Amino acid sequence: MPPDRQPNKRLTLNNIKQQPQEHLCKGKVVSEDYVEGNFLGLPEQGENVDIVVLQLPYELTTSYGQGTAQGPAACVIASGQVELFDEALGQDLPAGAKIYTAPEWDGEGKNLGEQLDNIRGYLQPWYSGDCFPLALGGEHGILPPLVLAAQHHPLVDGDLKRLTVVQIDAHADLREELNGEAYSHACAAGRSLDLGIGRLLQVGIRAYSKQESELIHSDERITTFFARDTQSPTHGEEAWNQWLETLQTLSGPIHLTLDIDGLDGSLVPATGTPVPGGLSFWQVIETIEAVFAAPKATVISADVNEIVAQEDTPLTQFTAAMLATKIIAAHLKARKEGFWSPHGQVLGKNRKPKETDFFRQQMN
Ligand SMILES: [Mn+2]
Repeated sequence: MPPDRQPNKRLTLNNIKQQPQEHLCKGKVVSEDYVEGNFLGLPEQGENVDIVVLQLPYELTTSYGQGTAQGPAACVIASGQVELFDEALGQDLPAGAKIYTAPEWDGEGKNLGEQLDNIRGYLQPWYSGDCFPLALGGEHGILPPLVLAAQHHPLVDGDLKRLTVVQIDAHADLREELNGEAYSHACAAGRSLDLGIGRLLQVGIRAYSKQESELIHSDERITTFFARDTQSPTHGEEAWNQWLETLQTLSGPIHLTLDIDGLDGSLVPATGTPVPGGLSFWQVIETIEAVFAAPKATVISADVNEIVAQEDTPLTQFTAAMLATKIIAAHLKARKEGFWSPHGQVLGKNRKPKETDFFRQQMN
């Protein structure tokens, strides 16, 4: 990184805790072109943007604090150290695109249902089809509101059966409930299926229950590549190539959800539940590149979640920042090669948006 892009005043995690949230959103210029509080320090404002980075400091109110609420801000800070040059794109970011970092979701909501509805409300304006939304989380419980917001994308057009979710994760997240909570992070993929998504592809999975295993093998919407196979010393390469080939067969709109615990725990030790035996950094890069390059599919949105700020080194949040940057570069490459074009606001006949108090109704 050229020295002139280094922020001359770095925020520490203690600073994050002490400072009012708006400090992290307003983007204070600390050197000529580096904007503090913006992803990659880029200066873009929120008009006619090509990519929006959304921050969801969400942590389920009833669970023990694991630090995911501070993850998005820590990831944005760590992004200041990510190189702007992407090898596959062959250009420096932003590569002529407008990449805007939106102010964080305000965290408001008196109860879980209201919080999830508010997250959906925060996301939804960015699904008109003109720009690419990338959300940073927060617990994986953000997935159902992301899916509900995605139904407003013109390619989904109110019919979630059209949507495929590609999930990188250590956990299947297919539980009926965890500690009595059906909207726990451990249920995020299951609730997305309940919302009506057409297909779920999972990779990195290595921690799951018997009930989840049975669902994986009985629900034909679910395709799971287990870490036991893709990371196997004897047949891992074969399983890995099958995963990449499967991605190439996808069609229609896709949401990519990247739980960073899908990576091997050594790469993301601060995430809520680091698990050994996970994907390598390059396997996640290959997955991102492959899903964006699938010839009949369009990745309409993505999230990187379960980011927790590591205090001794920035490894966890830096890994998340590098992968979020890779998603941005892969999206721009897809645009460049004609796999993505703005779709504009189209109100089609299938578009019947669900109620804005959907989650509150579910929990009554
Ligand atoms: Mn997860």
